[in-house]
Amino acid sequence: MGLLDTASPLDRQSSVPIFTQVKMVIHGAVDSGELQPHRRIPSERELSALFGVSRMTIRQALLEMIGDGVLYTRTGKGTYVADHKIEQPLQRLTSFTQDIGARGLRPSSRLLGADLLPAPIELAQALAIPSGSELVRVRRLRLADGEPLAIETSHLPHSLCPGLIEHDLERHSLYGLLHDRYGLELASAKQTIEAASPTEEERKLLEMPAGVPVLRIHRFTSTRDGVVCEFVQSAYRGDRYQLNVDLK
Ligand code: 16G
Repeated sequence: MGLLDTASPLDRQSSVPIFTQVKMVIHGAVDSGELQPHRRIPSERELSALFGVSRMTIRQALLEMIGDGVLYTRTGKGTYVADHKIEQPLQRLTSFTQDIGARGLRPSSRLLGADLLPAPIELAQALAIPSGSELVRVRRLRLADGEPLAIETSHLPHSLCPGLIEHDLERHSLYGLLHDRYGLELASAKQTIEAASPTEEERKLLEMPAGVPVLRIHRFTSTRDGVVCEFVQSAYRGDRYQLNVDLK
């Protein structure tokens, strides 16, 4: 028997709070496949009647599940079941194009900006280039099957990839270009990851529901010869992305 045809499945004697029980029942319906990804779930009013609890309780449960990335809202259209998170293993150095393609999704990019700028002191030190020398900065919105997933701002010493911004950066993989056009063999990276609230601009570009965090990732990427060739700042949708590590 499923969520949609049970009489209230809640245990009012239990010490588990009612809204947690509501979450568990909806979670169960998502896990069992009764509620499929991108399917609209019943309205707050319907759920409140179904569970025999107030709309406030339902709202609290749904808001938490939206924050957890299990559900998402579409303005004026209701609440939907989210797709499974995209997983990125952290053992191998991969590009966005490879990561998304490996999951059977179609990667694409929208170019938000590409320019040259003098390297600020700290970045110049980290990239081992003279302060003030030219950096290429490429800012892209990255999408999977047309859905915005991340904003990435890459900085690269211009001397390593002269003329990079003349290429079509919406159609080509950055790592593909670095390899094919500039002979750069990327081999390792140092990365830090932290959860943060998105800026207003990030929230709009990533079309994120309120209350969802971003994963802010900073990465220094090096070539096989140990030349640091990229500093990238990214903001990934926290409700759509999961980073996995195997520990030994
Ligand atoms: C990944 C990298 C990013 C790199 C991009 C190149 C992380 C956190 N970031 O998204 O540093 O610039 O791939 O992707 O993994 P592309 O070759 O598809 O343009």
